Amino acid sequence: MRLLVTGGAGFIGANFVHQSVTSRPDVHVTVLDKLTYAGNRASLDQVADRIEFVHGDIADTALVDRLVGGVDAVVHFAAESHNDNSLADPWPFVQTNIVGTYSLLQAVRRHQVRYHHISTDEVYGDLELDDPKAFDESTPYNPSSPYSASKASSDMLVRAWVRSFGVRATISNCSNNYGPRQHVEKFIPRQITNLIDGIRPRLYGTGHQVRDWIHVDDHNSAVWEILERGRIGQTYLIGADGERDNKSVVEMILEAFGRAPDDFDHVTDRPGHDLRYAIDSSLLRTELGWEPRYRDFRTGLEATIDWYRENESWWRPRKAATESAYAAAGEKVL
Ligand code: NAD
Ligand code: TDX
Repeated sequence: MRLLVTGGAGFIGANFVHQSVTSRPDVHVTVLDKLTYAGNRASLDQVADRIEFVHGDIADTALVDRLVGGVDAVVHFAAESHNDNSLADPWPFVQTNIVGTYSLLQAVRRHQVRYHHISTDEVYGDLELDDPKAFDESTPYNPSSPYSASKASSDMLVRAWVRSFGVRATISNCSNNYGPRQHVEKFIPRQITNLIDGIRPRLYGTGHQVRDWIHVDDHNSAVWEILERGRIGQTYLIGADGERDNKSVVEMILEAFGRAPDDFDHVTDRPGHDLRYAIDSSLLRTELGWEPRYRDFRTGLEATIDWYRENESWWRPRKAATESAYAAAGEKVL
């Protein structure tokens, strides 16, 4: 199988490429990535001689048409992915997440190529802390941030291209990922690298917000199941029953560093901050038989901490600029 992976130099895409080339020798991967601030060629160093890398933009219709014409399937990870950035400047989110997806959809339509669209649980908005229900495939869309609204828009384009043009597409909406190679702007890597640097972890607002954590390798194994056996036109939610509040996650990271559980700062809250996400992944599990491998969050988190300790050269060049951007956006210790 010849596969085009967009955003393959980003966090989830790079881990997907690693998983694909190591466990599926029959797959030939071409990565298309713009190498924005979030993309990192070094994330693909270990597999560089087994893939083709194309430096380019998913909104470049001529380039995308040429690349899509040479593959059997597209897995579309590329996006502007950080909520805080979407509050500071929404435009790249509209351009890449909506216009970029449009460009890919037109190409897969023209070449009749199988397409899998990577999306997020954030399209469903948020839940109350005591709501007994979790998001499932029938939950109405209700995005809160420019990021989640742009992802919701892209999902709607995919649905329309399936129905109107017969594009062979599937969609997955996954919960919060953790694991190696995640940018230091994101919650877990930010706190780990802060602690390595002797900075106290930074919790937005109360820290009572809940995220449903899944290891990136479990997300990617689900993507493969859907790509190979998913029903065309179907949306699948991906989650691993990993609900935890942010404060507990910070406490667990502090414990792994041998620090006191209250050795963190509360900082300015995110405007419009979603309270809770929770995923019901029954459809994926019953229909496709998928199960997560990382069932113990603490073990996965400790392995992730080890990865950041052992790969400082990977994240160090991005750390100072990331912290400066948070400071410039007005983040203050409360
Ligand atoms: P990331 O920010 O780490 O990586 C995004 C990648 O896309 C980068 O390599 C970047 O260079 C590339 N890119 C950005 N704009 C591009 C463009 N115009 N053309 C080509 N490449 C471009 O993101 P991530 O966390 O790996 O997320 C990947 C996908 O998974 C996104 O679609 C995101 O919405 C989705 N998702 C993420 C999570 C999560 O917890 N991180 C959860 C659910 C879904
Ligand atoms: O320093 C921080 N302190 C803090 O308390 C940061 C960076 C975040 N937070 C909070 C905000 C969220 O409640 O931690 C939680 C997780 O924050 P992020 O890592 O920014 O993730 P989130 O906004 O939940 O979105 C993530 O999951 C869904 C990804 O970034 C998205 O791409 C994905 O769609």
